[in-house]
Order: sequence, then C-alpha cells, then structure tokens
Amino acid sequence: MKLILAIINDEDSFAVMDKINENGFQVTKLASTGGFLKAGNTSIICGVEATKVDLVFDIIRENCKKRKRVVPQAITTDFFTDTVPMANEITVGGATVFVLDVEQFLKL
Ligand code: 2BA
Repeated sequence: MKLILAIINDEDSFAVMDKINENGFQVTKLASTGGFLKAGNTSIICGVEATKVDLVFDIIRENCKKRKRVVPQAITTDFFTDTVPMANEITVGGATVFVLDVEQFLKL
C-alpha cells in the first residue's frame, strides 16, 4: 500500500476529493500553509494499493491548475540607500506530490 500526500491549491481541493471518492478511494484534507508564500494551501492524504497510484495521479493532474502569483520584492539600489518595490511572478501548482510506502494500515 502507498500513501499519496499531495499539496494542492485550496480552490482545487473539493473537485479533487470528489473525484477521488467517485473512483472508490478515501481521502483526507488537511489545512496547510506554504513556507514561501505563507499562504494557505491544502494537503490531501490518500491511502491506495500500489497499482492504483497512477489513477490517483491522473485525477490530481486533471483537477489541479497551475496558477500565477505575484510576489513583492524589495530591490536595493546601487548606493544601498533606497529600496525600490519590484514584483516577481511565480507559478504555483498544479500539485506537489509525495508517495510514501505504508508499513501498516489499520482501522481499530
Ligand atoms: P510555498 O512554499 O508557499 O511555495 C509557493 C510557490 O512559490 C512554489 O510553488 C514555487 O513556485 C515558489 N517557491 C517556493 N520556494 C521558493 C524559493 N525559495 N524561491 C523562489 N520561488 C519559490 P510550488 O512549487 O507549486 O509549491 C506549492 C506548495 O507546495 C509550497 O508552497 C509548499 O507548501 C509545498 N511544497 C512544494 N515543494 C515542497 C517540498 N519539497 N517539501 C514540502 N512542501 C513543498
């Protein structure tokens, strides 16, 4: 068995979870915060047989969009006297996915 841990956008989370459930798998949503943007995101965990991992990847891929975010950045000028506000555009998502081996799976 494998545990899929996927960090996704909050806006995609319900569509992904609905599709995972519709395909007969169970999923748990955790509220999380990205270390770089310090913004909320969603982590989902999903325990599935190893042969089903690719199916869950497909669901995540089809339902998680890439998004652009603008990150403010202060640039110091030549004489280190002034800072000029700048902005960097970054791409966030679709999903950051980890797959872990499950040693035991129990429902007690
Ligand atoms: P954040 O850490 O808030 O990062 C949001 C986005 O900012 C990242 O999107 C990436 O495009 C950019 N970014 C992150 N660190 C950066 C840096 N040092 N310099 C420049 N840009 C940077 P994604 O790569 O799609 O990641 C989305 C979220 O997934 C991350 O939110 C974080 O919560 C999680 N994540 C990504 N990689 C991870 C990893 N290796 N371990 C744990 N969590 C991870």
